[in-house]
Amino acid sequence: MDKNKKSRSKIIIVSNRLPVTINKKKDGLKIQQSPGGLATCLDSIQEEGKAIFVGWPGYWPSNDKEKKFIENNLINHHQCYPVFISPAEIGKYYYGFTNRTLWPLFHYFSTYCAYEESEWEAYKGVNQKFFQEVFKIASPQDIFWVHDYHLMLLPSLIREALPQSSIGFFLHIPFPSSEVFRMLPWRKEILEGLLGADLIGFHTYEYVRHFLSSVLRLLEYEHEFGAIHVDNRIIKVENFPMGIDSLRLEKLLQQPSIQKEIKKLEKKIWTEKRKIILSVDRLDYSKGIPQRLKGVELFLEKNSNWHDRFTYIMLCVPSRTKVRQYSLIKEEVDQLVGRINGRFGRPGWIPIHYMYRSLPFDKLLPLYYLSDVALVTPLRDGMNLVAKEFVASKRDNRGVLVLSETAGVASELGEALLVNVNNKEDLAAALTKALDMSEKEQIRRIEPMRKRLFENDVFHWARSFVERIKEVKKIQAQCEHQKLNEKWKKKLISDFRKSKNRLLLLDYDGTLVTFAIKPEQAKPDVGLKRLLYSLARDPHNNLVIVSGRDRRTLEQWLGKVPCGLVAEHGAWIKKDPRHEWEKQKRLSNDWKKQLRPILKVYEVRVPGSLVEEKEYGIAWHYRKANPELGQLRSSELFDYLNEFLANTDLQVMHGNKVIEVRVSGINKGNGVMPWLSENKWDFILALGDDWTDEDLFKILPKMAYSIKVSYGPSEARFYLESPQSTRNLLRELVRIHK
Ligand code: GDG
Repeated sequence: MDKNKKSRSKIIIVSNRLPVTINKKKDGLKIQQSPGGLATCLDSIQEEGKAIFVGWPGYWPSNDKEKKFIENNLINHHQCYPVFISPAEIGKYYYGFTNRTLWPLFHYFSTYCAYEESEWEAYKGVNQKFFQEVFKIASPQDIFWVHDYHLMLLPSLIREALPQSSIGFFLHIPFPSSEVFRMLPWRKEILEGLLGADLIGFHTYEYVRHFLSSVLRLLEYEHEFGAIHVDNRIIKVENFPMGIDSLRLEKLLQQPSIQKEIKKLEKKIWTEKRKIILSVDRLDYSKGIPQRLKGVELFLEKNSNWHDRFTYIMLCVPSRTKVRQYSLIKEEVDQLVGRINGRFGRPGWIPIHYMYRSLPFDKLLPLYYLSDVALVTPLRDGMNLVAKEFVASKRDNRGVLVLSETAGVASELGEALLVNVNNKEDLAAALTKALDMSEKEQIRRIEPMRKRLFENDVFHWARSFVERIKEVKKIQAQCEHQKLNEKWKKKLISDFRKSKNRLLLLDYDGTLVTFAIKPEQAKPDVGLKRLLYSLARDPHNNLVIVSGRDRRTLEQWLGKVPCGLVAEHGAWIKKDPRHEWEKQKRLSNDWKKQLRPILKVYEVRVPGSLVEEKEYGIAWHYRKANPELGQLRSSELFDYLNEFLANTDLQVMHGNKVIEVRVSGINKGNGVMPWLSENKWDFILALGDDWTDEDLFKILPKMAYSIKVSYGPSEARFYLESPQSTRNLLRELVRIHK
C-alpha cells in the first residue's frame, strides 16, 4: 500500500482491459488503443488526466526485462498500471468464466453457459491478482472505481483490506432478471463481492431493479429507494446511463483528413446514387446479426423497388474467436451474407458489403456521418455506444436509427425506430420506413436525441458517478457519527453512575431480543429476565418496557418484574406490578371490523404472513414470507391503507416486517408521558429499533441517551448494532452496583 498518507486522493480506475493494449509487431512492442465500448470510455476519461488505471494490457511478457520495460512505459506515459495475466489464466478466467459463463448468462443466453468449477477458481484467482496490484498503489483516501463483470469480487476484496475506502462499481452489460441470475452456482459470492462497493451503477433502471431483486431474494437484504444496509453500511444502487465523448466526435469530424475521406466517399455515393445502410458490431451472438440479416432478406423479398438503390455496409469486428459459440456465429453470418448476396445481387450491385475486420476510428466516423440508416439491433446490450456515435455524428440532423428495444440505449433514444429483432417482419418494415422517411421527419427525430447526447456525455457520466460515490460516503459518515463508540459509552456509564433518578425506557422486540419467526416465540429467556430484574431492583432506576405487543403478552412475560409496562405502542400503560392497566381515553374498536378482512386477504395472498389482533390495533406480519413478495405486497398494502384511511383518526405504520394500523395519537412518545412528565430525572436512557420508537426518541430532552438498535437514519443520538449489544451495555450498567 502507498505509505505516503499525505498524498492527495486519486481516482483509481480498475478494469479488465487498460485503455491501451500492447501488441508485439516485427519491429518491437507497440502500444495501441484497446477496442470496445469500455475502452472508448476509459480513453475519454484518461484524456481528462484525472485518473490512473489498473488493468490487463493484453500481453504476457516473455521475460522480466520486457515486463519491466512495459511497466515503466505504461506507468510513465499512460498512467496505466498493468496486471499481467498468464495465458493459462486467460484461458480459464477470460475465455472461460467471463466469456463462457457470465457474458451469456447476463445476456439471457443461459443455454450457452458453462459452469466449470476450475474456471470459477481462476476467476477468483485473477480478481485476487487485481486486488494485489491495486493494493500496491492504493492509499485509504483514494476513490476506487471498478468496472464490469470481470471484476465482481474486487469491491469486497478492497473493502476487507481498506474498510473505510470509497468504492464504486459499474456494470457495462445488462444485469439479468433474478430468475436468470439465480441459475449461477456462485450467485451469492458474486453478489457479496459487489456489495463491498459503496455505489453500484448500471446503465438502466431495469438492471437496477433486477439487481435489487436478486439481492433481496438471495441474500435477504431489503432495500429502500435503492439503498441497501449491509454490516452497518449504506450501499446505493442507481442507474447512470453512459454517454459518449460527443464533443470530441464533433471536432474530429471537422479535421481536414476526415473531411477529405468524407468527400472521397461522398463522390462515390453520388456516382452510384445509392443510399447507405450501416451496422457496426463486435461479432457476438448477443448483437442479433443473423436475426438482422433475415430481416434484411425479407425486406429485399418484399421491396424490389429498393434493389440496386442501397448498399448495406456491415462491419463486424472479430471478437473472442477462441470461444466456440463465436466461431459458430461467424459461420452462420458468413452463410447468410453469401445467401442474400447470391439471391439478390446482380452485376454491379452487391446488397451487403461485409467487412470482417476492425476499422480505425477516422475511417469509421465518415461512415457514420454519411450513412442514411444505422441498424443497431442487438438481442441484448448493456447500452450500445454505436447507436450514440451514429446519432452524434449527424451534424445536419439527417439520418435514421433503427434500434432494438432490448438495447439499454433504447431507454434514452426513444425517437429511434424501435424494433423487436426476433420479429423479421417488424425489422423489414422498419427498414422500409427508414429508407422512405422524409427529411423533415428525420430531423424531428434526430435533433432531440443529438441534443441529449451532447448534454449527457461521457464526462457528465463519469463526473456524476464519482460525485455520487462522495455523496454516499457523506451519508455513511452522518450515520457513523451516531455510533455509540467506546468514548461515548464511557461517558454514558459515568453519567449513569453519578445520577440518582434514572429513567430507562426499553423497547422489547429487536432491542432486547432478536426477531423470531412467529411473534409469540420471542419470549424472554432466563438471562434477559435476570438482567431486567437486576436493573429494576436498583432503587435509583425506573425501568419501563415500551412495546408494541398486546398487554396480555407483556403481563404474562414481564408482569412480575418491578417495572412499568407500555403495551400496544402506548394504548395501555401499567405504572408498576401493583397497579392496574390503564387505557388511553377515547379509544374505540369499531374500525377493526372493516380492516380485518383486508388484512386477511394479504395473509392468504402472501404465504407465511399472518395477522395479529391487538386490543386497539391490528397488524400484518410478513417476516416469514418470501422476502421479495413480502416487500412488494407490504408496500402495496401500506399505500392502499394510507389512502383508505385518509381523513380518519387511524394511523398506518410500516415497522420492521410488519404493517400496523392503530388509532392516531397513540404512540410510544405519548405512552411514556406519565413517567417523563415527572420531571425529576437526572439520567434518561431510551433504546428502540424501529420506526415506532422514533416517536419516543423525538420527545426526549437533549440530555437523554437515545439509542437506535440498528443502523440507519434516526432521531436517536446513537446507534448500537444488535440486541446483543443492548444486553452488553445493560449488563455493564448492572455491574456498577455489584
Ligand atoms: C460493452 C457493452 C456498452 C466498434 N468497432 C470499431 C470500433 N468500435 C467501437 C465503437 C464503440 C465501441 O467500439 C463499441 O461499443 P458498444 O457499446 O457497442 O459495445 P461493447 O464493446 O460490447 O461494450 C455495451 C459498453 O460496454 C459501454 O458500457 O455500451 O453494451 O456490451 O465505441 O465506436 N472502433 C474502432 N474500429 C472499429 O472497427 N476504432
